Amino acid sequence: MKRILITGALGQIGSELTGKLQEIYGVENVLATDIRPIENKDGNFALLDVTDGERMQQLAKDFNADTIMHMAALLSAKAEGNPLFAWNLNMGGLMNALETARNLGLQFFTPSSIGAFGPSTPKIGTPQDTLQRPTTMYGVNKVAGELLCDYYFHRFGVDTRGVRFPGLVSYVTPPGGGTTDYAVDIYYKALEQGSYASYIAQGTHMDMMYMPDALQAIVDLMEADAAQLEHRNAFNVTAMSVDPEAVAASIRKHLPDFKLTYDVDPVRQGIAASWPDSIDASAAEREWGFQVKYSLDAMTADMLNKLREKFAHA
Ligand code: VAH
Repeated sequence: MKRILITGALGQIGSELTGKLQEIYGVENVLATDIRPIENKDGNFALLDVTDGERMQQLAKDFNADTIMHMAALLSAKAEGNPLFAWNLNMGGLMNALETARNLGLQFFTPSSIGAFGPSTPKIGTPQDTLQRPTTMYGVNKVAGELLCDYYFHRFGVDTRGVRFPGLVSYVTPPGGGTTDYAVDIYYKALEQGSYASYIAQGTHMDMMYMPDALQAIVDLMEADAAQLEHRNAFNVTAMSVDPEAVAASIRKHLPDFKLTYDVDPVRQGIAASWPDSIDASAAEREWGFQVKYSLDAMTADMLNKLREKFAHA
């Protein structure tokens, strides 16, 4: 992996993955693309609507890319609001990225999600290989995406790799469109108003991970020796299993008066309830040395510090 085209470079993962890859491989070796223009950022940028397969392939060819990281997608809650658009964007974009990888011989990464599991999946210690009958359009997209990526590996020899991300917590982009985004918003509101009304119900556990660990996992998987990989699309990865109260308790170690209340959103609560409580990441640990650095308290400390700095410079 040396010259990388990223789609969805303005998204929650893409916006930080771009910087991480520029640090490792050099600013000149990363082409960030998105449907919206990227302002005041270093490096190479191109406008790309991922449903335009011809332009995607032309950009990758002109950039002499050897890797495509397909990050553009509509997240779970937004997808439930517009399922047909979600199917066309999530599956059309993915197919274009896989075809670009096949035609140009590129290494390929795209994230799956704990959203690829459903209510009939074992909820505690969810295995790497298990029942996947999601009840959301996002989940259907993720399961179909995993199967497509494995198909392109077995049928065409494309080096496809992926992880099933849990909810990701980051301070760079504001929360948007996901079900797990309460775990991002709670930190903003803790600093802004000292309280947060959670749209996810008390006691609803979901897997989460701090963004620095997520970015390192992508690089580690893409750099792993292919001979070690028994699985490819996609590896369970997680750092913690938390409910809103656990996050609030961690925040209170810094802001003792922080108040958590509940204003449950039935749509996003229904999605969250269909997902696992805690997944098993032992296959990723065994096959490519997956590990995390941030516990809940370490994530909370860093999030609050970074958001204070962000607000101070706003
Ligand atoms: C979402 N943040 O909430 C995404 C993620 C595991 C959740 O896929 O849709």
